[in-house]
Amino acid sequence: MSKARFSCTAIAALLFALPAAAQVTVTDPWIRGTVPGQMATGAFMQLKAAKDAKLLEANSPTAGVVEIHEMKLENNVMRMRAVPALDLPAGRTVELKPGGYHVMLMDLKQQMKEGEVVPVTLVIESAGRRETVEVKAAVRAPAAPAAPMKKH
Ligand SMILES: [Cu+2]
Repeated sequence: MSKARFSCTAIAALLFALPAAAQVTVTDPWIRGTVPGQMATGAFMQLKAAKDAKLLEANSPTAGVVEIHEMKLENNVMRMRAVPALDLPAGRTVELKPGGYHVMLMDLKQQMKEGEVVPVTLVIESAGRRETVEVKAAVRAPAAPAAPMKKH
C-alpha cells in the first residue's frame, strides 16, 4: 500500500519535472525608446515555439496597460488593433516588428531611455498549459530604423 502510494508520487513528480510545454525561444527583444511625456511605445522580438503555442498576453512593470497588437495597412492607412492572441506555430519564427505584430506598452510609468533594459513577461499557452517567459528588452533610440537603410 505504501509502496503503491510512493509510485504514484514518483510519477507525479516526474510529470511536473518535465520541461515547460511551449519551450518558446525569444530572440532580440527590444523596445522603441520614448521622448518625455510619451505614453505608449512598442516592444518587438522574434518568437519561436518548439510546440504549437499562443502568446496570450504580456506584462511589464513599466506600463499600466499591455496589449498584443497587429498593424495593418487598411485603405492606405496604417491601423493597429489589439488581437486576443498571437499564434506561434511549432518551429516557425514569428516576428514582432515595426509595421506588424508588436507588444503595445501603454500608460507608461517611465520614459524608455536608450540603453536601458526593461523586463517584459510573456504569457504563453501550449497544450492547455500556461507558462510565463521572462524577457529583458533593450531600449533602442526612438527613431531607430527597423533595418539598416540603403541609399541609392
Ligand atoms: Cu500598437
